[in-house]
Amino acid sequence: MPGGGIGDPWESVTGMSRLVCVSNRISLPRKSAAPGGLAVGVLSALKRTGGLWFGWGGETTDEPPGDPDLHIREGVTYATVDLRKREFDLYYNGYANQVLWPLFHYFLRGMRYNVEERDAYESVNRLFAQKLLPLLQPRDLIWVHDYHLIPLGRHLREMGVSGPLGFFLHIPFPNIEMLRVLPPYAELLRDLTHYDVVGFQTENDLKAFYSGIEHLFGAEAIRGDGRVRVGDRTLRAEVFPIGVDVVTVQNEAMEAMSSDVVRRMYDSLMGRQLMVGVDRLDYSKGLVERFSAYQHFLETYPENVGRITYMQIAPLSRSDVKAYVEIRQSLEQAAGRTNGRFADTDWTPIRYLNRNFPHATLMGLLRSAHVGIVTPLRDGMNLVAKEFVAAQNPDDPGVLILSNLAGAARELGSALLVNPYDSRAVGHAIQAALAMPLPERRERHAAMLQILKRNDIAAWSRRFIEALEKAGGSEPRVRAVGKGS
Ligand code: ADQ
Repeated sequence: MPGGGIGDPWESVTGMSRLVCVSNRISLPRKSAAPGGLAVGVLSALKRTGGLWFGWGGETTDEPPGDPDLHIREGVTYATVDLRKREFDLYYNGYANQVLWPLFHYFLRGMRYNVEERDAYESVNRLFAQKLLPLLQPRDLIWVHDYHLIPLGRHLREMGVSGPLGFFLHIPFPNIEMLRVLPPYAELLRDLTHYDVVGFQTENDLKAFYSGIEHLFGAEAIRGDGRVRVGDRTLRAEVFPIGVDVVTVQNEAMEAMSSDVVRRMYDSLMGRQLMVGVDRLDYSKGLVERFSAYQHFLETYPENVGRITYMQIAPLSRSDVKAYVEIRQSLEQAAGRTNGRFADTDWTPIRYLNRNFPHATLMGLLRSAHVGIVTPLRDGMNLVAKEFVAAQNPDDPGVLILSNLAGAARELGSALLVNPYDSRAVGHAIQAALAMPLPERRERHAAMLQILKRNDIAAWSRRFIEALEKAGGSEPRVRAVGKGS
């Protein structure tokens, strides 16, 4: 493995490891980044420990990509590479988001396989490895994020990297019966065995991974302690549920209550109850089903007509992918139908907004809500559900309605859990949430908040880094800088 790093604080005399995070897209500070849970998690880990964040910077080019651009901010080095336009389309819009994303979320209908895209996925992963290699230092802990970069570990190993390599999957991992629909499923599983630590959001995902390992390598590959042994490699597969920065969310939410945006929104309710949903515009988030459940609710409980406002914030994402254009159209039609049918001169049942907000403003909007509705059809975790709980006023908290198909449901059992496909049950849950007495709201909220504090974002990164250090055969060496350790 090459030495000669890029001269950031971690090269210094401490002798400790440096954390290197790699993800498809990186969020440069002060640029308005697309919202997404992955960026929230990586940034929080790096702010705590310092280190390097490597990934695509958001630009495509017609030229062969050059050396990474480097920016250093507050102890974090950001290294961004450009990608060629055509290759990016095939790798990102194609293989990552029209093959792996739908498959891993159990949407076979939305998946189609194409060898050219698969080749581009492979070559972008190779390119990432080539561009990252000269930036690496001998004691680095390398933490790769998400489904875009599964083969990166193999490429780094082939280029001589022998130090600790970890991989965390932010989205669900499919059971082998689903996974083997993918023609190169065996390569995908083998690629994961090049890492020392493979992390998942929930027990379900871990079990699904084991089902793949057992299918490919036999039950004996899974050892009693849960580790996986394939050839001469041993990896630790574990659950690391991602969390939120509870204290920051609480402070942001409280402060944002007096901001102009939140006050104007609150005043405009004219005393009506507020239900809020916040999701990237993605078919996996169950928005079409949610809109129809809301309509069902208005029909079943007509006494609520004119008395509740549902605000759905859904910033556009992946707009170059056909399925995302279609879901956008379906939602506009669904919102239009409900509003056309139920709206009055002084009331709109659904406020539907396709825009980003500063995180703090969003937390204020969540705190203002009587009901938070989070009903994905499948979700690795879902940070909005956790942010909603953290943002509430504990003395008068709102109620969370949560899909039992979101990873977050494993921890947030005190939410009103629903099957997101069951519009009648979701309608009943909205009614139950609006009518819930204060003592019950407090009790449910307190139980969830306690879990959120235990499994917060700092605990998530600390546990993963510790597992990676152990896998590398060393005592904990990555030092935390700043708060949150
Ligand atoms: P996502 O699918 O992007 O994440 P989620 O976990 O809900 O979903 O995270 C979204 C983040 O973006 C939240 O922090 C939210 O506050 C923010 N956000 C959403 N809308 C916004 C808006 N309009 N303006 C500003 N910010 C907005 C993926 C997986 C999830 C997993 C995360 C983290 O799909 O299952 O929880 O990674 O691992």
